[in-house]
Parts: sequence; C-alpha cells; structure tokens
Amino acid sequence: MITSTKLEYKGNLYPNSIVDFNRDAEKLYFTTLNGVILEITVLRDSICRFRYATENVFEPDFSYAISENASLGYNKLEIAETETEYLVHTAKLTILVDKKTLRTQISDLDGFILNEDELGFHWEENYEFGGNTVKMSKICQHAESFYGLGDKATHSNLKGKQLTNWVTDQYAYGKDQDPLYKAIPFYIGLHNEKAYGIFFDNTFKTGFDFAHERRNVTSFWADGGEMNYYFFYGPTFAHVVKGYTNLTGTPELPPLWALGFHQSKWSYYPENKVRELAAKFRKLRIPCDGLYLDIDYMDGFRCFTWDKKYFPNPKQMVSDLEKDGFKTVVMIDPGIKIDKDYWVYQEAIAKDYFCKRADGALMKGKVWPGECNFPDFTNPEVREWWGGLYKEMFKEIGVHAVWNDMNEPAVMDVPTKTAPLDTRHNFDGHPCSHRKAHNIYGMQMVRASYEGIKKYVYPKRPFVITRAAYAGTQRYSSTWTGDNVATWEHLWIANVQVQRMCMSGYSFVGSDIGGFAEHPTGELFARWVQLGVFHPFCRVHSSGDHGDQEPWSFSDEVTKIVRKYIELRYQLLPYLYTMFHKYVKEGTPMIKPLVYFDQEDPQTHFRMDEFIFGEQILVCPVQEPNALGRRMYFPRGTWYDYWTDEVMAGGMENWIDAKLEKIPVFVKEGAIIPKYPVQQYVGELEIKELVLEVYYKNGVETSTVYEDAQDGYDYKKGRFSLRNFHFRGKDQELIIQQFKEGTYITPYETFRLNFHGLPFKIMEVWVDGEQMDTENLGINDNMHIHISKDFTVLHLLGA
Ligand code: MIG
Repeated sequence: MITSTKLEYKGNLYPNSIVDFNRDAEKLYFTTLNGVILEITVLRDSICRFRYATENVFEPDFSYAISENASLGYNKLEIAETETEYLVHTAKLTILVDKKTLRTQISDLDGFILNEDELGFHWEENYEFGGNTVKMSKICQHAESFYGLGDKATHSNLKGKQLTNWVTDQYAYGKDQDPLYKAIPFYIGLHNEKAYGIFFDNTFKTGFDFAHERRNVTSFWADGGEMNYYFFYGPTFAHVVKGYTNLTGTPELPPLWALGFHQSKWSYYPENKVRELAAKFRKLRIPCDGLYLDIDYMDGFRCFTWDKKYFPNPKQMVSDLEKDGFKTVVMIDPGIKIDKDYWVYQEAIAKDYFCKRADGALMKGKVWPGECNFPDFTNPEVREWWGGLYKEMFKEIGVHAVWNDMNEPAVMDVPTKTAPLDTRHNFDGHPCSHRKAHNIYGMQMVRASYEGIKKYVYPKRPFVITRAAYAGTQRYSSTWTGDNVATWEHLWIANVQVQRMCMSGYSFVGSDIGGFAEHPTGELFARWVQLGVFHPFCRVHSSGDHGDQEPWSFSDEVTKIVRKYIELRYQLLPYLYTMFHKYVKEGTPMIKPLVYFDQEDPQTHFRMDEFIFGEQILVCPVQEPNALGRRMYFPRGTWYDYWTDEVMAGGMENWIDAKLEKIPVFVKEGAIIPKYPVQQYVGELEIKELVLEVYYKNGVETSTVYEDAQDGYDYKKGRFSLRNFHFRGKDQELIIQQFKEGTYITPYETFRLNFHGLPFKIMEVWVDGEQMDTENLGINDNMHIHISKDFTVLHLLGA
C-alpha cells in the first residue's frame, strides 16, 4: 500500500526507495522518498553506527552510554553504487544498502554475511505519547547463538528468548525472571565461528527477541526514541566485547582494598555490633577489607545523616576501624524524605532540584523514609550538588565508599514499582519524561556520587557501588546483582549473571554471597564463597532477618573452608589486580565464559557452569547439595588441577572430585600465576617476595603481572610495574624471560618460583647469563627456587 509518503503494512510503517545519498566525512546519509534517513557512521573499520530518522528529522544526538575516551578512526571508507544497491567498504566490512527498501546487509571481506536485515527498520507512530515505536528485524542465521544483555538470570545462550530492558527492583527474583536491575541493550551473535555485536543505544524500554516469535528472525525495538544501534565485528568474541567496552568505557583502577573480601548485612548497628564484627574477623584470622552500613545507620533513613543513638561518634568508629584495616562503606538512596527540617530536603526544594510531574507538581513516592521526593540526577547541576553532599561524610567523618541502592528508582506501594511515567527529567538539556529517563536514572545517580566522592577522597581512588545500571555505568561504579535468594538455583544464577555482565562490558560485579533473602545452609554458604572469591566484587550480604551470615555463623568446618577461600583470594590479589588492569586498558572481561575462550569449539556454545577467571584459570562451581564432585567440560588445551597438579586434557568432559572443601580449579599449562602472602587486609604486610606459580608446558605462553601503589594516581604518571613473562619450555630446559614496563619499584626484590609439572630434575640455573650456585637457591625437591634479584632471563637446565 504505497502512498506518496508512507509504506504501511500491518500497522507498521516502512522506508521506501532511496532518492538521495550524501556523504559528510565519516557519516553517510541515505534518504528515502517517504522521509526516512539512514545515517551510517563509520567509527572504526569494524564498528559502524546505524541511525534512522523518520519525517526527515533526526533527534539531537546525545548519549549517556558512549565514553569520551572511545577509540575512533578507520583506514578505509569507500562507497560504490550499483543499479540496486550502495556498497560501503571499510578495511574490515562491506555494508550493502538496498535502494528499494533501505535494508542493509553486513559482510566481511570474504563476502561472508555476518548480519542482515529481515524487514529491517520499521516503526509505528505512538499517538498517545508522540514519537515512534521503533523496530528492527534481522535474519537469524543458521545455528546462530546469542549472548550478553547484562544481568539476565537465564541460560547464557539467549537463543529462543524474548527479553525486556527496564530497570526494575526485583526482590527475590527467580530464574528466567525479567527484567531485573540493569538495562544493557548489547548482545553478541555467533554463527559459523564468527562473532559480531549489536548495541541498541536507546534508553526507553527496549525489547529483544532472539528467534523466539519467529524461528528465523531476531528483532529489537523500543517504546520511543530512535532506532540507533552500533554494529561490532569480531570475528572473535574478544574483539566484539572489547569494541563494545571501549565504546562505552571502562572504570579507572579501584583501590586494591576494593578487591578484598567485604562483609555486609542489613544492617550492622549499633556501633558496638560493628566493632564486634570487626574484632571477630581479626580474632578468627579471616581476611576482610570492607564493612558495610545499610540504611539503619541513618537518622530516620534520611540520607547524609547519622542516627546518633546508634552511632554517637561515627568519625571515631570509622577511624578505629581503619586502624584495624577496615574500610567503612555506607548506603545512600535516591529518595529524600519530605521533611521541612531536614537540610538536604531544604536545599533541594530551595534550588528546585527534585523531579516534577508533567503538570509541575513534585514527584512523590514512598520509600524507607516515608514520602520522598527524588532529585533529578539527569540535570548536571543536580549531579554537582549531589556530589557535594558527600563532603562531610568523606572529608570529615572519613567514610571510604558508598553503595547506591534503590536507584531504579524503586518506589513502594505502587504497581509499577517506580516513578510515574509522566515525571519530567532534564536529560542533560534534552527534556523528556520518565519513559526515556527511567533506565538511566540510577546510572546518573551513581555518576553524581562517583564524581563527588572522587574529589573528596583525592589523592586516593574512589569506590562506589550501584544496583541499577544502563550501558556505560561501568565507567563510574561497581555493581551487585540485587536481591537474590539463599537457594542452590541462585548460586547457578549468580554464576551466569556475573559471566553475562562481564560479557556486557561490566566486569566489576558480584552477587550477595550466600543469598540476600532467606538463610543458606552451611553447605550452600561454603559453596557460594568458593564461587564468590572468583568474582571481581566479593561481598557477603544478606537481609539479616533469617539468621546470621558471617563466615563463622555455620559450623567450624564451614568457617575453615570459608577462611581457606578468602585466603586464596588474598593470595591471588596480584592476579586479580592484573585482570582488572587488563579490563581497564583493553576492555577485556575479567571473567570469560567458555564460548569467549574458544568460540570455534561448538561444545562451548551452550556451556555456562565453567568459566575462565582472568586469562589462565578455569573454575567450575559445585552447584548442588551433597555433591562429592561433578562433571565438567575442559576447553581445548591442557590444564593442571590447582589442588593436585594432575594434568587434564581439554576438549572433553571429565568427572572431578570436589568434596565440600574443594571447588574445581585448573590452571592453563605454561601459565605463571603471581601470589602474595595471606594478609588480613590489603596493605597489612609489606610484600617481601613475589611468589610465581609456574605451570610447565612444552611450548610457549605469556603471563603478566601488574602492580602499583595499590591506591592513588601515581600509576597514571607511569609509576606502575608491568611484568611480562615469556615462558618457553622444552624437554630438559625452561626459559622465562621478563620484560618490564613502568617505573614503579615493587617493594620486594626476591622471587619464589614454584614449579608444577616440571618433567626434569633441575641441574643448572642461570640468571641473566650467570650460573647460580644451586646450593643457595633452595632447590627443594625440584619444586621451587628462590631468586634474589629482579631477573631478565631465567634459564633452567635439567636432566
Ligand atoms: O528495600 O537497604 O538490594 O542490598 O540491604 C530494600 C536495604 C532496600 C535493597 C538492597 C539490599 C539492601 C536493602 N535494600
């Protein structure tokens, strides 16, 4: 039914034929007869943006997701034209634009189709709100798999699912429940061993359908705004995820203590309870760096106040805890109590900083403090003010970090659980309703917190945590997966969610270890700690109303197991910190599902229990009660059992014994894993020696160790130490070359190398061309040697 201006079919409107083409540097414009404009921007040879206007007009171009530090620049951009299509060539891709339908097709240089429009862009006019419901449909390729999309608590491969992105306070969510706390509209497609990604940068409620409604179609849509998506080409998973992560940004390095173990509960109060908790950690010698105060520290849940009955002298408490190696983390929520005598409320009213309804009344909602108003964090002036509210807490009282909760925003006693949709927002000068601002509200709140706190903790590094997030929030904050439940199913969910978040550019993430709602058994708690120490953010938290959830709350056996794993986490801190550095620098996810690790092995496409921690450690949690072990899949390669040094061949499944004290952990052959001694908290001990666990391989492998002052910004001036170890093993010989970058002088000068799987007896040891007196090296059972200098080349000869 082509009319002169519109092409309509089943209520949807479609573009018709292209009548005009224009190029403006890296932007290409294709205009149709009925007023659709497709703007293709070539950002990099492998990254292109597709944006569609209707009625010939684009919206102002603005995004909260995109990082200012994204790398841009391409090597080639050429346009060709045939009778039926335009062809856009970059150094990596060809994009075909059909002249009749505006549909696109993206192929690699071999002409292999990576992604193609089915119906392509189409839309429906939204008569109620104005604007369009914008839609895109793509052909789902043969045996295509889908991954990503943030915190979805569902099978890692999304094929066959339909999902929604609408940031939601989802207390005690279940498996497959959707939506949850995050909106990250980014997915990865994989077919024929090639991966690509799509990021639909639209903050309205978005929907994704992965061959659910129609077997051969993948589609996505939004309740408003523009069809505006980025395409990332692989062919590797790594390239796609890093491309997306680079575009939406990475955080700065956190202080190292933020990677330690943290203990939380709703709530630890009064003060003597907090002090007892701290003392108990030290007495039982269970390492811990962070203690959390939940909402009850406040005076009547008023943010930025203290309940003086419970905490008469917070400054003293925080400083005493700090002397004992603990950092205090406090909660701040977005709802500000309507109370004419409360200074934060007064200021916000005076400055007109609260959100308003369509007709100008203040937006009101019930949360913990009772009736509240909510700051409009999408207004830059409000963010600046909000950041300033932290001054006393950080500069005066000395609090170390903040967690922002309820920032979906969560509102009680209303069916929508959030702000009314007509609520107005500034949206950084692009005024809109809550329909558009909802998904980024929490992001802008934690951004404001981060920016304020960063000033007040300077010259130290800030650390903040958020519950709600949109794509790009990883630049400002770490996050947790919200109100989970103390069940075995939730242990499974935690594992999948953390992997998925890491795939979605957001690596600094963890679950409430042990479960938030309900009470875990000692066994479940122990299993969850075993998993949690391998998550970037490692915190026990619980609702506190079903019994205690501290490492010692179960049995002596559980306490011992928990201590052992927290100690392992502290030993692995240099490894974890190196992972974090790689994430910051390269956008490499800290945790990788097996499909990321080896996409050419189809076995990995549906695996989700096993994951790679960093680059070289394979972990597989036990997720069932009463287990004595489990079957697990070993990706291709050769793996050492971390506990026994037994060597396992990859590319197959195997049964692994894992009684309660053991989680299956394996190390890739050739890896050099750095370790620190166990400390009760980060910085307790001066590191006198770096332990290197060396896993022999007949072949080559590289490993890195990143270190710096563990806090502060000197590392940005080059004061870091990046050790690149090149390992080369032969039948009776082993060479480790070390290449160092950075000017930071590590506090230790000696190395202890522990060898695993060495197939020969060490006869000679050469360090930088000098033969060592083997007597003095402390060669012990052929298992380890001490080296008392920072070597460049270590050469072992054996027999
Ligand atoms: O309505 O502050 O997810 O971690 O302990 C509940 C109390 C509000 C929800 C958070 C949880 C926190 C709790 N909060």
